[in-house]
Amino acid sequence: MKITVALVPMLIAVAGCQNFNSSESSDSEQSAVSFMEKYDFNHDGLVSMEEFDGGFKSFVEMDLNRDTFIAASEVTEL
Ligand SMILES: [Ca+2]
Ligand SMILES: [Ca+2]
Repeated sequence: MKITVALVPMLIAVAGCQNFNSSESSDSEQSAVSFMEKYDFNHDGLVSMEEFDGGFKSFVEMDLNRDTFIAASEVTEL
């Protein structure tokens, strides 16, 4: 119970911080961050074909350097 009470203002602070940050960073940076958060399950900074569920064709189109991984830098070039 104590933990829950302490967590609520913390979550509000985090949400407010994220809103502030989104006004600072560009749309492409935001989309890369959310893309990595969504697909990079093992958090190695790369999205493999196994992690990506957007379809093989999209994966090939996004993998600009053809190393079979999608890096954050490749997401920003969309
Ligand atoms: Ca990964
Ligand atoms: Ca790549």
